[in-house]
Amino acid sequence: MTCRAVGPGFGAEVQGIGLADVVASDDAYAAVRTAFEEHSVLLFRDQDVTDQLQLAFSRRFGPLESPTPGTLAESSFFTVLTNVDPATGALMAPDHKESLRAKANQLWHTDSSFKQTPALTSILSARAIPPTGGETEFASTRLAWDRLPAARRAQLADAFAWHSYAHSRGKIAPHLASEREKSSLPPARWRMRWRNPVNGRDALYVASHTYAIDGMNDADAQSFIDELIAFTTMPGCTFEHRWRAGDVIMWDNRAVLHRGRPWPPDAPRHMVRTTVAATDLDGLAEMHGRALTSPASAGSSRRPSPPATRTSP
Ligand SMILES: O=C(O)CCC(=O)C(=O)O
Ligand SMILES: [Fe+2]
Repeated sequence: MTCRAVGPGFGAEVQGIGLADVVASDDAYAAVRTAFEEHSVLLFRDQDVTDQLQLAFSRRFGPLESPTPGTLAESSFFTVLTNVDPATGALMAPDHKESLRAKANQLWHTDSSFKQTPALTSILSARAIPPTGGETEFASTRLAWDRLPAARRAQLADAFAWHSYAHSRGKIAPHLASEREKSSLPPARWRMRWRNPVNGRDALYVASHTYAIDGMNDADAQSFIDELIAFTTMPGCTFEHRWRAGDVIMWDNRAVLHRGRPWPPDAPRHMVRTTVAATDLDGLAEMHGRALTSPASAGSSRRPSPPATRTSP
């Protein structure tokens, strides 16, 4: 197996090993796992992807996550991102819920930071690719961490932020997250630094879903979050993947931000994602931190209650 660099200091194309090899061989899995920990984004080209192969490959990396409530194919392990109506084959209108979801995915984010268990890795395969646009862009939160001034790193290492699905969806349309989706996805609180236990590398943990920081007022927190995302994704620090038939990409949600790029609404685009939940082996335990205690509950270990979300844009 060889790795060819594809991004600015992160990201690699894996050559000589494909998805089926990882399913069939422990050695192939170990080699790809090592590359994943190192490069954060792995591209596999010319794969004969089926749902079953993608699922079996994904399972190698840990427990599969169920898709977010309200998404297509919700009851499977597949997150289907498409503008083709599965019932009629027609293209969806720009104001269709799925088109709005695509717009939300065009904000810089890490997958599932708003869930009670965040994602380790997402595996995305292209099934229909528009002639122009529709790229996926990545930025390394690990390299961003390293670029931050030391005083900032010290501040962030012990800072905790709140992530909410309603918040990021609310940036696109006020009611994009339904009441059912909101109630099944209460805000989640995570440390703002994710340390990879395999190599000790730290990464900034912040996303479009982040809406509050403990100890900071809302307005200051939101501008700080925006500043950190802009710093991470500044020109020269990202790379855009232009999809080709047979491409599969996996990324480390602990160490990169990603976003979809727009494409002409009259062109079909159909992507299938599987998502692997993070475990303590992936550094999750440290992300919870200690629960805050209020005077009324001093000594108890209850989780802190989330600050209110603002869901309007
Ligand atoms: O559509 C894309 O390129 C990105 C979609 C996305 O954010 C995801 O699959 O997690
Ligand atoms: Fe995503």
